[in-house]
Order: sequence, then C-alpha cells, then structure tokens
Amino acid sequence: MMIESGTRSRAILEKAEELCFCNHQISIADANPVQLHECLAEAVVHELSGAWNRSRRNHDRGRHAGYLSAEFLIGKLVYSNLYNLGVLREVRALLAEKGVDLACMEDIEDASLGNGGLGRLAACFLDSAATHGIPLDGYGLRYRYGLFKQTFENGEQVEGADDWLRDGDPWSCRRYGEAVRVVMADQTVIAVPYDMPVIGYGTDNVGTLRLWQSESEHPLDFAAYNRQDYVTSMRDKNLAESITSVLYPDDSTWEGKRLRLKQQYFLCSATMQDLLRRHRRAGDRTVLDFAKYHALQLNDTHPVLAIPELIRLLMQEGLEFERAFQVTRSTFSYTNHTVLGEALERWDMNLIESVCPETAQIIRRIDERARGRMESHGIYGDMLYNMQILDGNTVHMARLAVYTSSTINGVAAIHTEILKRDVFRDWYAVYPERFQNKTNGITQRRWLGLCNAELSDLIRRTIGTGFLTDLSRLGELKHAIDDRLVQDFRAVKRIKKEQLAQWIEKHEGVSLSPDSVFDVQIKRLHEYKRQLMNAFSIMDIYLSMKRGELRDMPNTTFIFGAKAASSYARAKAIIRYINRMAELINHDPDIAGRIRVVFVQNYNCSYAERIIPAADISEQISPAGLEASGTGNMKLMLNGAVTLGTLDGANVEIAEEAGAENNYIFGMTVDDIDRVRGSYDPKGIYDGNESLRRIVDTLIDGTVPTDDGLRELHSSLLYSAGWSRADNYYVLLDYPAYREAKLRAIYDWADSAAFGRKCLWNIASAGKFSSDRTVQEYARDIWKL
Ligand code: F58
Repeated sequence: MMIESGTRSRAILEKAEELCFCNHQISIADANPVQLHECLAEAVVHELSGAWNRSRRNHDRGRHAGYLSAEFLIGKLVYSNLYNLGVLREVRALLAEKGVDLACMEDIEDASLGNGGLGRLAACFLDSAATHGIPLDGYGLRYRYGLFKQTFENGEQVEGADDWLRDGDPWSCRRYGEAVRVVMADQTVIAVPYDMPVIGYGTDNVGTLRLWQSESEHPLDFAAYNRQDYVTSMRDKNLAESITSVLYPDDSTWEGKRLRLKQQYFLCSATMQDLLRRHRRAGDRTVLDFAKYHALQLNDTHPVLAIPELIRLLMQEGLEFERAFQVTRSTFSYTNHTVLGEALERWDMNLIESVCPETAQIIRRIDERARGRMESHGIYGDMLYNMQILDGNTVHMARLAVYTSSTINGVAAIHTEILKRDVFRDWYAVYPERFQNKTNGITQRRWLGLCNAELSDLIRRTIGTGFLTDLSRLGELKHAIDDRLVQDFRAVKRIKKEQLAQWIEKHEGVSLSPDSVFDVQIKRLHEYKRQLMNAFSIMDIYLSMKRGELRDMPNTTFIFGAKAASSYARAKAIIRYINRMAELINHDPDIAGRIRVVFVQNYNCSYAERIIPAADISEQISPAGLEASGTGNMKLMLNGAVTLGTLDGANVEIAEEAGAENNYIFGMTVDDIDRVRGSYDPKGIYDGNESLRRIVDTLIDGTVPTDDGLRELHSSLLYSAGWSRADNYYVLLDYPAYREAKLRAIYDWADSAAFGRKCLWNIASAGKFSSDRTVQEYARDIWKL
C-alpha cells in the first residue's frame, strides 16, 4: 500500500528537521546545502526502512536477478528519489514555506561511478526494475573517486579528482556486519558493502545497489607506528584502499593493469561469496540449487571473473568441476556493449595468476572443457583458433563469457545481428539458441518526468499520467498533434533553452540565444563517435558564412559535452580543436552570434538533464555498425529532438518507430561500408574535393592555432600508420551526406509548425525506448523471473 504523498512528504520533512537539529543543532532554514542534503536523504531512507527491509527479504527468499557491473552511473540522487517517491513538488513547497530553496542542492556532486552509456544503462535498469516490482539488485564498486572532473585550460582538457564523497554519502548504509574477505595472491582485503536503496516510482518496492569498498584487515601496523615508521604503519591500509580508489585507473603499465584486474576480481569474489552465503542462509537449499534462485547478468566483460570464481567457490563446497560448471552456466548471462576489437577485453594469464591463482586454474579447466567440446563438434583450424578462450597466454574474456553463459545479448537489433554475423560468428554457429537481442532503454522518470517537468506536464494534460510507468502510452499523442499542441511544445522548448542558456552563461561564460536552433552532441569522446566530423561541418558553415553564403540560415548554437579518456591523445586533440574553433567563431564580429559553439565542461548526468530538454537536433553520427546502441539518442528523442544520424545502433529503431521522414538519416549503411572497406581511399577523396580539403586543413593551416596533436589528427585521416588505417571511421566518406542532412535539419527548423510536428511525432514514437520495456524483456526471456 502506497502512503498518501501529502502524509509522506510531511513525515520526511519533519524527520529532516529533527535530523538537522540532532546532527547540526540548527533549524532546517539555517542548513547549508550539504546539511540539507544529508538530512533530507537520511529522512528518506528512514521513511523507507520498512519497505526496503521487506523488499530485501523478498529478494532473498525467491528467485531474483543480480546485475554485476563495474559502473553504475547513478548521478544525483536527491531529486530523483524524491520524484520517485512522489513527493518532490510537495517537499519543494514545504521547504519554500520555510524559506529554503530545494534547488540549492544543484551543486552537490553527482555520483559519477561510471564512464558512459554502459554505466547509465545499469542505473536505468535498477530504476525500472524497482518501479515494476522486478526483483533485481545491483552489485558494483564504491570508488573513492569516480570519473575524473573535467575542466578546460586554454581549450585543453585537464583532469581533476572527482571527490564525490566530499559532502558525505547519506544515501548509503554501510553494512560492516556483512563484509567478506577477498584473498588474492599477495594481498587479503575486506570487502565492505555499502547499500543504496533503489526507489521505485509509485510503489513500495525498493531495490538495492550494493557497492563494495576495499578495506584493510590491519589498518594500522602498531609496531611500525611505535617505531615512528609512519609510512610502513599505514601501508596495508593504503594498499587495500587503492583497490577501490579510482574508476578505471591508468592501465598502461603492468602494475596499472594488475590494479584493474584486482578491482574486477574484488567485485566478483565479494559478490559471489555474498550471494552464496545468503543462498545458504535462506534455509532448505543446497548449492546445487544456486541457479534456481539466481540469475546474474554480466554488464560487459568487466565482471566476467565471477564465472570462474563461482565455480571455484562451488568446488570449495564440494561440487565436482563439471557440476559446478553446469550450475554456473545456468546462472550467468552476458551482455555485450561493443564491437570495437580493441575494446574487447583480453587479460594475460600471468597477470591473472599473479592476482587470483586458483581462479586462474579454473579458467584453464574451462578452456580445456571448451576445447574438448569443440573437437566433439568437429571444430578445427581457423574456427577453433577464433574461439579459443585461452589463446597462448591471453584470456579472451568475451569468449569466456559466451561459452559459460546461458544467453548472450546485444543492445540493439542491428548490434545483435553484427554480433551473430561477425564478432561471435563461430559461437553463433555452434550455439544459436543462446543469442538474443535486448534493445536498450532509458527511464522516463529521470529523462522526462524529472528533467523536463514542463514537457511532462504538457503530455499529462494531453493524455494523462500513465506514460510515466508505461511509455507506450505516448503513442496516444499521435492523435492529439495539432497546431495548438505544436505551439505549446515550442513554448516548453523555449523555456528549457532559456534555462540551459542561463546555466551555460553562469558555468561556461558563453552567452547563447534561446531563439537559435540547439544542435547537440553529448557522449563520450571517441573517434568512432565522430565529434570531429561535427566540428568540420561547423567550421564549414563558419567559412561559408564568412564568404557571404548561407545568409538565410537560422541562428544556430552547437553544443558539445564529452570527456576524453585521460590517455587518449587523439580524443583530447579533438577537444582542443573544437574549443579553439569555438573561440574563433564566438569572437568573430562578422558572425555576430549567428552561430555559436560551446563545449561544456565536466559533462555528466546532471548536465545531460539540462541539455537534453533544450535540444532541437540530436547528433548520432557514428559510422554504421560501430555504436552498439546509444541511449542518449533515446533521451533526446523523448524530449522532442529530431535525430541527425546514421543507420547505426538504436538509430535504426528510432527511425523505424518515428519514421525516417521525421528525422535526418544520412550516410553509408553497414553493407555500404562492408563493400568499400578494402578499397577505401580517404587521401583520394581529399585530393579530389577542394572544399572538403579546405575544411580538413583547418587542423593544420593556422585557421585555429595548431599543434603536434592536431597535425597527427590530420595525418591520421589521410595516411595509414602501422595497424591504424587512414580515416578509420570514414569521416571523409560520410562528410558530404552529413553536411547536406545537417543543413537541411537546421533550415527546416525555421518552419516552426512543420518542425514542431516532427518533434512531437518523435516524442509520440518513443514508447519503445523505455528501460521498463527492456528490463521486462530481460526478466521474461533471460532471467525467467
Ligand atoms: C556503451 N558502452 C555503448 N562503454 O558505446 C553504447 O552504444 C551503448 O548504448 C551503451 O554502452 C549501453 O549499452 C560504454 O559505455 C564504456 O564506457 C567502456 C567502459 C570500459 C572502458 C571503455 C569504455
């Protein structure tokens, strides 16, 4: 039974006031944002204690699913939790009566415990599962520092520590009583669970996100301390804590790789020990029943060591290898999120042996078993070679996952087809029944209800509130689209642009016109995502304007948000190029603000929540076949942006749902690229196309200040070097079609009635892209809940 929201909001506020008084001896009106955050969060957790406890017991009692992931990009929790509880507006109003502005917590750090789509997907799944009463819990790592904080100095990305715990972590419950020991070859540590409640929308179901923190068994060596050898006295503590100190530590050295592997093993061992212990505690069960009660989803290969680790633990319980293998295979399923060869994880066996030798031995046994089976299937030669889990001394984690999982899934239809046809072709030939597609989704609570209350209200006034838990209801909007609705939608968009413009002015010092088209590309910075192609088109538009062309082009604002991995030199060069271009364009009096470029700093979940509602055009421009799915594309569609995109990842399904005529689809298809791959000659295109050459040369000709990195970028487009092929991501090939489609989208925007209809049609067609649908499909087809 849900408690009536008015009662609940008052209870939460009273508790928060009490906590303010007890913890800080102040009234809530005098609390600073950090204190307010702490007291409100604790009050919510207090309010939910009973429901959380019941949900946890239910999960332990019945069959349930676990989502193992190195990343959970949960973002800021305070607003989304109040929203899901249905008390956000009331709490805001009650606080306002006391002179407190709920928005004062905007500057509380996001929990950036993830890198991009993969981590955000995990967070959306937990939200959807809790909302729909699906017994799913998350298992991850409690990094002391999440993804780095990004600033720009002279256009250059500078990384700083993301001290997200600085202001406390009032959402987590430390459960030291449930800690487990993780034994590694040269180190034993304690894994301490921190549980966060995952609050469903409009329900009393509360899921759990359990994040493990690594701590020392002997945090202080007293003898060393008394000898005044302070460094030695803290050595064990520091070494233990280093395991969960940073998300994705630099792995360019052996020690760096070893630390990453330790992180993975730590997550896997702690989780599997915990689940086995709880399984045993649940009463009349044997370890043979483990798969009957547990379905564990591997979010990419980072948690794949959980497979040999479970086998090892089951064998410790007395099972023979073969039985343990069967139980384990029935337990796990694997989701792949990338087709990029370099992103498919491989570990050196010596490295694994140096961290967890017994688990390494199990990998060898799995490999032997796989070889035996393959021989009996008549698999030899190249096919056997392509399928080996252990290839010389290299362990292929994806192959290990495929061999030892019940199901393997891709994250969009086209991606799953590529997995079957290409990446895992041989595996698909042997185990076709294991492969499934599960097109990604996003939670509409955060990505519409919370971040765009204005649009959400407009939709509610038009079709009622059902869409917040059943996004397919948005389809009802199709019948309601008329001039009036278009006008109302445009008004909402205008408000969201104004809000974003204010924020950007304050945080980036760039002033934007809310009356311009907002063209947005927000995602990890990677060559394959082709932010460079976007930048070239802006430079092209700029130079055309300087020549007096494109006179009637609507004023346009180009917005970028992205972090580049700290060791990824080319990605950082792309950021410099864009920032230098922005500097040039934004200060050119000839342009007088007709176009503006802004690359926002420290793009994260909270920034996304501001940018997405304000966007008109969503740039999804990877070469076909490389973006597994994309989820930003779905968030932007849901907020009424049209997609300027290739037929890649979920763009294909977006275009199917909303109609290609309501979007701007361009470029080579997967088949086209397959055909040209062998003979692709970017230098030929460059030599033969003078206008394109002028644009590409702005990397080096002084149009913007150049440097070695920009020169390297330039030559990477034209010349192969070793393994790296010239223009590996077909920027020059797709450029003309991209330029044409982009200008068409920008010009079309000026016809506000027709463009507004396209936007609304996209919103009305976004029903498929809810993570509610995705998680329900996992629950039905994979977890069998
Ligand atoms: C993303 N992967 C895919 N990886 O790129 C995107 O298409 C997909 O929609 C999303 O997963 C969810 O399925 C992704 O975010 C990473 O961040 C890697 C983590 C490990 C280091 C390299 C990047």
